[in-house]
Amino acid sequence: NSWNLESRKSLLEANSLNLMVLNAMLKKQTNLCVAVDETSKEKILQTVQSIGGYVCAIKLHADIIDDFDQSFVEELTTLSKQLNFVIFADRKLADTGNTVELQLTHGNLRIADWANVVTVHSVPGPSILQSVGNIIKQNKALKGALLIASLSSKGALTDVEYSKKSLEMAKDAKEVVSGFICQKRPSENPAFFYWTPGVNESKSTDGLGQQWRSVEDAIKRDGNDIIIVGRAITQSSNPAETARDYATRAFELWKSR
Ligand code: UP6
Repeated sequence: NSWNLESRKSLLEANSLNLMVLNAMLKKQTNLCVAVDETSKEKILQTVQSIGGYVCAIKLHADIIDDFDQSFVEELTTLSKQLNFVIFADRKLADTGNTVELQLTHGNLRIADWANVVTVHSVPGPSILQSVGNIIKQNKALKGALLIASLSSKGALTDVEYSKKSLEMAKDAKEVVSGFICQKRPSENPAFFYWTPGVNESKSTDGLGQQWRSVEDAIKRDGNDIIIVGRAITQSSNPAETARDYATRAFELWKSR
């Protein structure tokens, strides 16, 4: 069975981002990625310090940080090395190739300089992956991309056909695409990691279109590898304890699947 970790390991390790992710996952026994959607660098760094030991990745929306600057990038990078997690920029790129290359390398954010992985929409077609690949080749922090096969929001246009087409795009760009952002795992290929947002053990919606389900449904029923959890952890009364609980639960379910 190619989903067995022993046989899957060598497939995953062929991709340099997945090698980093898998290393953190197995060393720390966690398949939890926390979405730290805070708007000040101090709050983000404080949260990362407290939960960083329980995650394989920290996901950020850099464009919502009021005081984003180079010192933030340096401190975050130091923490990622100390605590062994991957830095994930959820930029959801969705433009023509040349623009995407500029968005990754210019502006205030210069995402490719500090993020190890970035999200990419499949809506522009294969050229977007070629452009992201051009930047990955430049030996910056950026090592891989996650293609968005489906979204968690209510009424999302990413139906089964869309997910299938995203999968086709990834097949021709294996050195660029490390995995997918999805609700249900869209593929039976164990060489990819399947990351899923929309996870919350205590609420099913935020009143703004988000759709949450349990850790168990995300991993067992829907076949995903890595859960992306935001407010259920960051807005809980004890984020470190909550992160540890989600990580323990998710990792057990993943191992036993
Ligand atoms: N995200 C989703 N759904 C998607 C793709 N991305 O929620 O289909 C992102 C959001 C947020 C995080 O942008 O950063 O995952 C989920 O956080 P939450 O658990 O607080 O809703």
